[in-house]
Amino acid sequence: MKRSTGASRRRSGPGVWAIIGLAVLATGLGWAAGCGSAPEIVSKVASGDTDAVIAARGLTPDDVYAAVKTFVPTGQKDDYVMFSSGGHSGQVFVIGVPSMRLLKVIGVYTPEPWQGWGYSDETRAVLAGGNVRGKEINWADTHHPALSETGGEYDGEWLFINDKAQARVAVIDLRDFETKQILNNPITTSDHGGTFVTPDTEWVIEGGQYAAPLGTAYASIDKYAEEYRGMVTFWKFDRQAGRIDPDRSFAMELPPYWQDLCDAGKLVSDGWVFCNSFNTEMATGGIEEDNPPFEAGASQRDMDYLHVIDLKKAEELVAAGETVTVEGMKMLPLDVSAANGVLHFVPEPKSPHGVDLTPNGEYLVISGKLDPHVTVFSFEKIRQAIADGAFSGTDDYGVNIVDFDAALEKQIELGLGPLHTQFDDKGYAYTSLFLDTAVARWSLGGKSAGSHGDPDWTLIEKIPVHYNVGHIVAAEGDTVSPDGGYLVALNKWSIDRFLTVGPLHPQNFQLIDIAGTGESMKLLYDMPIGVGEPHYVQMIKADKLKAWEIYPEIGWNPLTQSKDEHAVMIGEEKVERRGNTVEVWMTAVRSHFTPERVNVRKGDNVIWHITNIESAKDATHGFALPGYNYNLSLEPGESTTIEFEADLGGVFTYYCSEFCSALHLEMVGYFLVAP
Ligand code: CUK
Ligand code: CUA
Repeated sequence: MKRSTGASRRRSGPGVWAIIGLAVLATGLGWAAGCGSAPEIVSKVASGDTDAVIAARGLTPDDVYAAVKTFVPTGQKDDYVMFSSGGHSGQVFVIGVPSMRLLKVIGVYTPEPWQGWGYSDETRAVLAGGNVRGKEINWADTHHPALSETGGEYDGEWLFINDKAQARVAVIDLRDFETKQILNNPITTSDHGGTFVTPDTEWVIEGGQYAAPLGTAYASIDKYAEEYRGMVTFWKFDRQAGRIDPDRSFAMELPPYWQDLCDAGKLVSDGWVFCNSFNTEMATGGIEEDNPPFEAGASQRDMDYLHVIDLKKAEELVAAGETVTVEGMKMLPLDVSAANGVLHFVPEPKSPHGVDLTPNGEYLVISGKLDPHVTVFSFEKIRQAIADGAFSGTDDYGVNIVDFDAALEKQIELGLGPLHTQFDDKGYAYTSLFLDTAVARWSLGGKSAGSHGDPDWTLIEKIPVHYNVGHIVAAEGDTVSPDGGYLVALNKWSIDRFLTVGPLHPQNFQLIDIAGTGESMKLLYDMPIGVGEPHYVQMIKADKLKAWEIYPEIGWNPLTQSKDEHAVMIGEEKVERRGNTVEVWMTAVRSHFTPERVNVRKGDNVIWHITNIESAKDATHGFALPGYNYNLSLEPGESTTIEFEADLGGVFTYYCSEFCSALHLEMVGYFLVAP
């Protein structure tokens, strides 16, 4: 095989070409029956066809390295799985790394027809949990997915995600990758600092965003300082039940600053929660009345306030009944929090956005959108300053402000528009730079110094990304033990990057190799994603996920994760009439529904139980009932019940909407609605 000099100088040496040869060989062997014999394939590689392909496609050695590094041959599996916010789609995307292949779209806040999400009674009931004061909402602005943790490590069991637009949180069970619960926060109208979990997932944190009167109250904007409030909510997660328990959850009333992102303490800072804020100016807009516009009014001060919350103390006060109730939610009043030292502020520069704890829980990295530095606070120093009463004053609401210099560990100049920070296994931090459109790698110092051998708290290098980068994610990069290896930049829009598909450009996930030390970050892969706008993503080791391939028992109800009381077993199929109610017990199996005819009269109440009685992995059946807006996805073993009024007269064919077998088209029945 010919070698280009460029390739032979690569850090990875001749391995690249050897691997390519092997990959082509392996693929060739797989195809051997249809595409010529193995010896022919070997001779093709040996004769330099690979080089010819590389030359014809104009690939550089870096391209070839990236291709080999990310290529996952057919049948092989990815090392990591990313759970990405689906942005406005209200869904969650599941993506393999390093292949960047989309594995699944999980329906969360919005209907997803293939999975029958929102097209069965049970899934509609979950979606209805997110209704706002009874009003159906059929979109979301999902921002931050959070994997459940045990001891600060992802445990692969649960996933949570917020909806900024309507202040909602959702719970997804990673046994079947289905949403189980959606809750609407009753005391606020928008959120942002969520979802984040405490190290053992006792609490799912939902911080607010835009201050408003609490609950459903109205107050004129002239009464902003008196009547508008921010908040953070601690949702109690009951792992046994697999649900958030609203009765054991509580909120904290906060000043009407706009709380932004939060992070939970871990290890040394376990039991504390940190949320930053902006608009401590309490700008209320009104450019039409000659007020400064929000973007100027909310950016006048050099410092806003990092909210430092003693969660353990808050829990004690809640247990002691120091709460008020707003719209059914327990809430710790602001004056109680301030007086009892539950809440402290630390000044943070300048238009803060991200707050991220280092893996050891000792340092907080704050990114100010208008400050070229990241600001690193020491948790130990903050706690000492609180203990010593080293305050520089109080805010208008009586909250003590920790002296900035007393809390500060370091400020590191990285570049323009720093937003979000992740970590690796070597003691490096990575920060997205929105205005620079780059990712900065910098070395942690102090108690976080790693094995990188670089001087403490130093910018090491930057890699340009395309285009404006928001969040970044590294492998397990916000846990107590990040993996390193891969980082993905979540870029907004992708000007000039892909084929033009109209004026709304795809988002762009860029996979970056961070396995090396020093100046060695390499761009590996561009993944345009035509659904937006994903904000945050988490990346978990694939082998931590223990998802079911089929449901554990025939007759399974995914909502209760147990056998359904109405499950229909083989031989139990029947149609019964009681007055105006017709009850159907049906089974689905390749390739028929039993019964195949259901006769009702217009206006009857129909109760229809359907069980997929198969236990083969590839035996999902759909159940489409046209006109009645039902489309069920019945995974092997799954059972569900629908109930409706037969208000459309005529003859309808219910059919299987999943190509399940050679006789799938025959998997059909007649639903006859007589006048
Ligand atoms: S946010 Cu979107 S780029 Cu909601 Cu975490 Cu920063
Ligand atoms: Cu069952 Cu198609």
